[in-house]
Amino acid sequence: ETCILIGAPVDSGKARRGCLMGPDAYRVAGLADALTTLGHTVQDLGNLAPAPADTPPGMPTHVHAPAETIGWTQTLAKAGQSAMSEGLPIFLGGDHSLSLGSVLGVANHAASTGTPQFVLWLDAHSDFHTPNSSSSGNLHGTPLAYVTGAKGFSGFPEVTNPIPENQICILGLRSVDDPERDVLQRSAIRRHDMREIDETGIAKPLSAFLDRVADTGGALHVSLDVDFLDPALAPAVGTTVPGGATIREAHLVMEMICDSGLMTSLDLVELNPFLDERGRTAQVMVDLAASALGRRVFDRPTQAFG
Ligand code: DIR
Ligand code: MN
Ligand code: MN
Ligand code: MN
Repeated sequence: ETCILIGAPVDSGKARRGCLMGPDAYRVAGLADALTTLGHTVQDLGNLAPAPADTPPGMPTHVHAPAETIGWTQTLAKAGQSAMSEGLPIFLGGDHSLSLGSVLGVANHAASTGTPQFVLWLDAHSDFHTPNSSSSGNLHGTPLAYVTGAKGFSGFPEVTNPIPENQICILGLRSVDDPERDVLQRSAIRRHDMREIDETGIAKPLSAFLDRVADTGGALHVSLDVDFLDPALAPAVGTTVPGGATIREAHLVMEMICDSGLMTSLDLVELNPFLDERGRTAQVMVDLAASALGRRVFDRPTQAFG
Protein backbone atom coordinates (compact mmCIF):
# COMPACT_ATOMS: atom_id res chain seq x y z
CA GLU A 1 0.00 0.00 0.00
CA THR A 2 1.16 3.54 -0.72
CA CYS A 3 0.33 5.71 2.29
CA ILE A 4 0.09 9.40 1.47
CA LEU A 5 0.58 11.61 4.52
CA ILE A 6 -1.29 14.89 4.17
CA GLY A 7 -0.29 17.40 6.85
CA ALA A 8 -3.43 19.35 7.81
CA PRO A 9 -2.48 21.75 10.63
CA VAL A 10 -6.07 22.97 10.91
CA ASP A 11 -6.66 25.01 14.06
CA SER A 12 -9.70 27.04 13.03
CA GLY A 13 -12.39 24.59 14.14
CA LYS A 14 -12.45 25.79 17.73
CA ALA A 15 -11.07 28.62 19.88
CA ARG A 16 -8.41 26.71 21.81
CA ARG A 17 -5.14 26.67 19.88
CA GLY A 18 -2.62 23.86 19.50
CA CYS A 19 -3.89 21.32 16.94
CA LEU A 20 -1.72 23.03 14.33
CA MET A 21 1.21 21.21 15.98
CA GLY A 22 -0.40 17.82 15.35
CA PRO A 23 1.14 16.84 12.00
CA ASP A 24 4.67 17.38 13.23
CA ALA A 25 3.97 15.50 16.46
CA TYR A 26 2.89 12.46 14.40
CA ARG A 27 6.08 12.75 12.35
CA VAL A 28 8.23 13.00 15.49
CA ALA A 29 6.40 10.02 17.01
CA GLY A 30 7.56 7.96 14.02
CA LEU A 31 4.48 7.45 11.86
CA ALA A 32 6.37 7.11 8.57
CA ASP A 33 8.87 4.61 10.01
CA ALA A 34 6.10 2.54 11.56
CA LEU A 35 4.33 2.26 8.20
CA THR A 36 7.53 1.57 6.28
CA THR A 37 8.38 -1.24 8.72
CA LEU A 38 4.99 -2.79 7.91
CA GLY A 39 5.98 -2.91 4.25
CA HIS A 40 4.14 0.18 3.02
CA THR A 41 5.50 2.93 0.82
CA VAL A 42 5.16 6.33 2.47
CA GLN A 43 4.87 9.61 0.64
CA ASP A 44 4.67 12.74 2.86
CA LEU A 45 3.12 15.72 1.08
CA GLY A 46 4.20 18.04 3.94
CA ASN A 47 1.85 20.52 5.54
CA LEU A 48 -0.78 22.14 3.34
CA ALA A 49 -2.24 25.64 3.77
CA PRO A 50 -5.84 26.85 3.48
CA ALA A 51 -7.01 28.46 0.24
CA PRO A 52 -7.95 32.12 0.62
CA ALA A 53 -11.67 32.46 1.40
CA ASP A 54 -14.13 35.07 2.62
CA THR A 55 -16.68 34.95 5.41
CA PRO A 56 -19.97 34.13 3.69
CA PRO A 57 -22.76 36.67 4.09
CA GLY A 58 -25.31 35.47 6.62
CA MET A 59 -22.86 33.30 8.58
CA PRO A 60 -23.98 33.43 12.25
CA THR A 61 -21.57 35.74 14.08
CA HIS A 62 -20.89 33.29 16.91
CA VAL A 63 -19.20 30.89 14.47
CA HIS A 64 -15.43 30.81 14.99
CA ALA A 65 -13.15 31.49 11.97
CA PRO A 66 -15.52 30.34 9.19
CA ALA A 67 -13.41 31.75 6.35
CA GLU A 68 -10.32 29.82 7.40
CA THR A 69 -12.26 26.57 7.73
CA ILE A 70 -13.87 27.11 4.31
CA GLY A 71 -10.37 27.62 2.86
CA TRP A 72 -9.15 24.40 4.49
CA THR A 73 -12.19 22.54 3.19
CA GLN A 74 -11.32 23.58 -0.37
CA THR A 75 -7.65 22.66 0.02
CA LEU A 76 -8.21 19.29 1.68
CA ALA A 77 -11.05 18.19 -0.58
CA LYS A 78 -8.83 18.76 -3.58
CA ALA A 79 -5.77 17.10 -2.00
CA GLY A 80 -7.84 14.19 -0.73
CA GLN A 81 -9.55 13.52 -4.04
CA SER A 82 -6.28 13.48 -5.94
CA ALA A 83 -4.44 11.39 -3.30
CA MET A 84 -7.14 8.72 -3.61
CA SER A 85 -5.93 7.90 -7.12
CA GLU A 86 -2.37 7.44 -5.83
CA GLY A 87 -2.84 5.48 -2.61
CA LEU A 88 -4.32 5.63 0.86
CA PRO A 89 -4.42 9.20 2.20
CA ILE A 90 -3.78 9.72 5.92
CA PHE A 91 -4.83 13.20 7.00
CA LEU A 92 -2.62 14.37 9.87
CA GLY A 93 -4.69 16.84 11.88
CA GLY A 94 -5.41 19.34 12.91
CA ASP A 95 -8.81 19.61 14.53
CA HIS A 96 -11.87 17.71 13.35
CA SER A 97 -13.03 20.52 11.05
CA LEU A 98 -10.45 19.11 8.62
CA SER A 99 -12.92 16.30 7.93
CA LEU A 100 -15.27 18.64 6.10
CA GLY A 101 -12.57 18.60 3.43
CA SER A 102 -11.13 15.10 3.76
CA VAL A 103 -14.51 13.38 3.54
CA LEU A 104 -15.70 15.70 0.76
CA GLY A 105 -12.60 14.81 -1.26
CA VAL A 106 -12.74 11.05 -0.80
CA ALA A 107 -16.50 11.02 -1.49
CA ASN A 108 -15.92 12.88 -4.75
CA HIS A 109 -13.32 10.31 -5.74
CA ALA A 110 -15.62 7.42 -4.85
CA ALA A 111 -18.45 8.95 -6.89
CA SER A 112 -16.13 9.28 -9.89
CA THR A 113 -15.48 5.53 -9.74
CA GLY A 114 -19.07 4.50 -8.94
CA THR A 115 -18.12 3.22 -5.48
CA PRO A 116 -20.37 3.74 -2.42
CA GLN A 117 -18.49 5.74 0.23
CA PHE A 118 -18.80 4.68 3.88
CA VAL A 119 -17.60 6.63 6.93
CA LEU A 120 -16.62 5.23 10.34
CA TRP A 121 -16.52 8.01 12.96
CA LEU A 122 -14.63 7.16 16.18
CA ASP A 123 -15.46 9.98 18.58
CA ALA A 124 -16.92 10.90 21.96
CA HIS A 125 -18.98 13.48 20.06
CA SER A 126 -21.34 13.13 17.13
CA ASP A 127 -20.08 16.24 15.26
CA PHE A 128 -23.55 16.60 13.75
CA HIS A 129 -24.10 20.33 14.24
CA THR A 130 -24.80 22.91 11.57
CA PRO A 131 -23.37 26.43 12.01
CA ASN A 132 -26.84 27.43 13.23
CA SER A 133 -27.43 24.60 15.69
CA SER A 134 -23.94 24.83 17.25
CA SER A 135 -24.03 26.79 20.49
CA SER A 136 -20.23 26.77 20.80
CA GLY A 137 -19.72 28.11 17.27
CA ASN A 138 -16.91 25.59 16.86
CA LEU A 139 -16.91 24.09 13.37
CA HIS A 140 -15.08 20.96 14.54
CA GLY A 141 -18.53 19.95 15.80
CA THR A 142 -20.05 20.02 12.28
CA PRO A 143 -18.26 17.75 9.75
CA LEU A 144 -20.65 14.78 9.81
CA ALA A 145 -23.68 16.99 9.18
CA TYR A 146 -21.87 18.76 6.34
CA VAL A 147 -20.86 15.58 4.51
CA THR A 148 -24.42 14.23 4.64
CA GLY A 149 -25.49 17.34 2.72
CA ALA A 150 -27.22 19.10 5.63
CA LYS A 151 -28.56 22.59 4.98
CA GLY A 152 -26.98 25.60 6.68
CA PHE A 153 -23.49 25.46 5.17
CA SER A 154 -23.91 28.14 2.52
CA GLY A 155 -20.55 29.58 1.53
CA PHE A 156 -18.86 26.20 2.03
CA PRO A 157 -17.92 24.10 -1.02
CA GLU A 158 -21.01 22.40 -2.40
CA VAL A 159 -21.48 18.80 -1.29
CA THR A 160 -22.21 17.17 -4.63
CA ASN A 161 -21.84 13.59 -3.36
CA PRO A 162 -23.45 13.49 0.10
CA ILE A 163 -22.77 10.40 2.22
CA PRO A 164 -26.06 8.50 2.70
CA GLU A 165 -27.00 8.23 6.38
CA ASN A 166 -27.01 4.43 6.37
CA GLN A 167 -23.37 4.46 5.20
CA ILE A 168 -22.20 6.18 8.40
CA CYS A 169 -21.36 4.54 11.74
CA ILE A 170 -20.34 6.41 14.90
CA LEU A 171 -18.66 4.52 17.76
CA GLY A 172 -17.74 5.86 21.19
CA LEU A 173 -20.49 8.42 21.79
CA ARG A 174 -20.84 9.97 25.23
CA SER A 175 -21.29 13.70 24.57
CA VAL A 176 -24.14 14.56 22.22
CA ASP A 177 -25.77 18.01 22.32
CA ASP A 178 -29.58 18.25 22.27
CA PRO A 179 -29.96 19.49 18.67
CA GLU A 180 -27.64 16.72 17.46
CA ARG A 181 -29.49 14.12 19.47
CA ASP A 182 -32.84 15.03 17.94
CA VAL A 183 -31.52 14.81 14.39
CA LEU A 184 -29.50 11.63 14.99
CA GLN A 185 -32.35 9.78 16.64
CA ARG A 186 -34.50 10.45 13.58
CA SER A 187 -31.71 9.46 11.16
CA ALA A 188 -30.50 6.15 9.74
CA ILE A 189 -26.96 6.78 10.99
CA ARG A 190 -25.62 3.84 12.96
CA ARG A 191 -24.76 5.33 16.35
CA HIS A 192 -23.32 3.35 19.23
CA ASP A 193 -22.82 5.03 22.59
CA MET A 194 -20.39 3.88 25.28
CA ARG A 195 -23.19 2.17 27.17
CA GLU A 196 -23.89 -0.08 24.19
CA ILE A 197 -20.17 -0.78 23.81
CA ASP A 198 -20.05 -1.73 27.50
CA GLU A 199 -22.98 -4.05 27.04
CA THR A 200 -22.13 -5.78 23.76
CA GLY A 201 -18.43 -5.19 23.30
CA ILE A 202 -17.07 -3.00 20.54
CA ALA A 203 -16.56 -5.81 18.00
CA LYS A 204 -20.26 -6.44 17.49
CA PRO A 205 -21.41 -3.09 16.06
CA LEU A 206 -18.15 -2.71 14.17
CA SER A 207 -18.28 -6.08 12.44
CA ALA A 208 -21.92 -5.46 11.45
CA PHE A 209 -20.86 -2.21 9.80
CA LEU A 210 -17.79 -3.71 8.10
CA ASP A 211 -19.96 -6.53 6.75
CA ARG A 212 -22.19 -3.96 5.12
CA VAL A 213 -19.25 -2.10 3.57
CA ALA A 214 -17.93 -5.40 2.20
CA ASP A 215 -21.33 -6.49 0.87
CA THR A 216 -21.69 -3.32 -1.20
CA GLY A 217 -18.04 -3.20 -2.33
CA GLY A 218 -17.72 0.19 -0.67
CA ALA A 219 -14.82 2.46 0.15
CA LEU A 220 -14.25 3.13 3.86
CA HIS A 221 -13.07 6.40 5.36
CA VAL A 222 -12.07 6.15 9.04
CA SER A 223 -12.03 9.32 11.14
CA LEU A 224 -10.27 8.85 14.48
CA ASP A 225 -10.77 11.65 17.03
CA VAL A 226 -8.32 11.49 19.96
CA ASP A 227 -11.26 11.88 22.35
CA PHE A 228 -12.67 8.50 21.24
CA LEU A 229 -10.13 7.25 23.80
CA ASP A 230 -10.49 7.73 27.51
CA PRO A 231 -8.73 10.96 28.56
CA ALA A 232 -6.71 9.05 31.20
CA LEU A 233 -5.03 7.26 28.28
CA ALA A 234 -4.99 10.03 25.68
CA PRO A 235 -4.91 13.36 27.50
CA ALA A 236 -3.78 15.65 24.65
CA VAL A 237 -7.16 16.86 23.40
CA GLY A 238 -9.11 20.02 24.13
CA THR A 239 -12.48 18.36 24.66
CA THR A 240 -11.93 15.46 27.04
CA VAL A 241 -14.92 13.35 28.09
CA PRO A 242 -14.40 10.66 30.75
CA GLY A 243 -15.58 7.13 30.07
CA GLY A 244 -13.99 6.58 26.67
CA ALA A 245 -12.54 3.60 24.84
CA THR A 246 -9.64 1.69 26.32
CA ILE A 247 -6.35 1.19 24.51
CA ARG A 248 -7.36 -2.39 23.70
CA GLU A 249 -10.83 -1.45 22.45
CA ALA A 250 -9.26 1.09 20.13
CA HIS A 251 -6.64 -1.37 18.86
CA LEU A 252 -9.28 -4.03 18.31
CA VAL A 253 -11.20 -1.58 16.14
CA MET A 254 -8.07 -0.87 14.11
CA GLU A 255 -7.10 -4.54 13.84
CA MET A 256 -10.57 -5.49 12.63
CA ILE A 257 -10.47 -2.67 10.11
CA CYS A 258 -7.15 -3.98 8.87
CA ASP A 259 -8.40 -7.56 8.62
CA SER A 260 -11.39 -6.36 6.61
CA GLY A 261 -9.07 -4.87 3.98
CA LEU A 262 -11.68 -2.15 3.47
CA MET A 263 -10.06 1.07 4.70
CA THR A 264 -9.29 3.48 1.87
CA SER A 265 -8.54 6.69 3.83
CA LEU A 266 -7.89 7.79 7.42
CA ASP A 267 -8.05 10.98 9.52
CA LEU A 268 -6.05 11.38 12.73
CA VAL A 269 -7.64 14.39 14.40
CA GLU A 270 -7.87 16.63 17.47
CA LEU A 271 -4.39 15.90 18.84
CA ASN A 272 -3.20 18.99 20.72
CA PRO A 273 0.51 18.36 21.39
CA PHE A 274 0.62 21.42 23.66
CA LEU A 275 -1.50 19.45 26.15
CA ASP A 276 0.44 16.19 25.80
CA GLU A 277 2.65 14.41 28.32
CA ARG A 278 5.97 13.83 26.54
CA GLY A 279 4.34 12.78 23.28
CA ARG A 280 2.30 10.07 24.93
CA THR A 281 -0.95 10.73 23.07
CA ALA A 282 0.82 11.22 19.73
CA GLN A 283 2.42 7.81 20.25
CA VAL A 284 -0.93 6.16 21.00
CA MET A 285 -2.36 7.60 17.78
CA VAL A 286 0.65 6.42 15.74
CA ASP A 287 0.33 2.93 17.24
CA LEU A 288 -3.38 2.86 16.36
CA ALA A 289 -2.63 3.88 12.78
CA ALA A 290 -0.03 1.09 12.65
CA SER A 291 -2.63 -1.45 13.83
CA ALA A 292 -5.01 -0.28 11.11
CA LEU A 293 -2.25 -0.86 8.58
CA GLY A 294 -1.10 -4.28 9.64
CA ARG A 295 0.83 -4.28 12.91
CA ARG A 296 0.14 -7.54 14.75
CA VAL A 297 1.40 -9.53 17.70
CA PHE A 298 0.65 -12.81 15.89
CA ASP A 299 -0.86 -13.52 12.52
CA ARG A 300 -4.45 -14.67 12.60
CA PRO A 301 -5.82 -17.73 10.81
CA THR A 302 -7.74 -16.65 7.72
CA GLN A 303 -11.16 -15.59 8.90
CA ALA A 304 -13.03 -12.48 8.19
CA PHE A 305 -15.15 -9.81 9.71
CA GLY A 306 -16.21 -8.94 6.21
C1 DIR B 1 -19.41 20.17 21.06
C2 DIR B 1 -18.00 19.59 21.12
N1 DIR B 1 -20.39 19.18 20.65
C3 DIR B 1 -19.47 21.38 20.11
N2 DIR B 1 -17.61 18.92 19.93
C4 DIR B 1 -16.44 18.25 19.77
O1 DIR B 1 -18.79 22.35 20.39
O2 DIR B 1 -20.18 21.32 19.12
N3 DIR B 1 -16.23 17.45 18.79
N4 DIR B 1 -15.45 18.38 20.63
O3 DIR B 1 -15.22 16.59 18.62
MN1 MN C 1 -9.40 4.64 -6.06
MN1 MN D 1 -14.74 15.02 16.62
MN1 MN E 1 -14.66 14.57 19.79
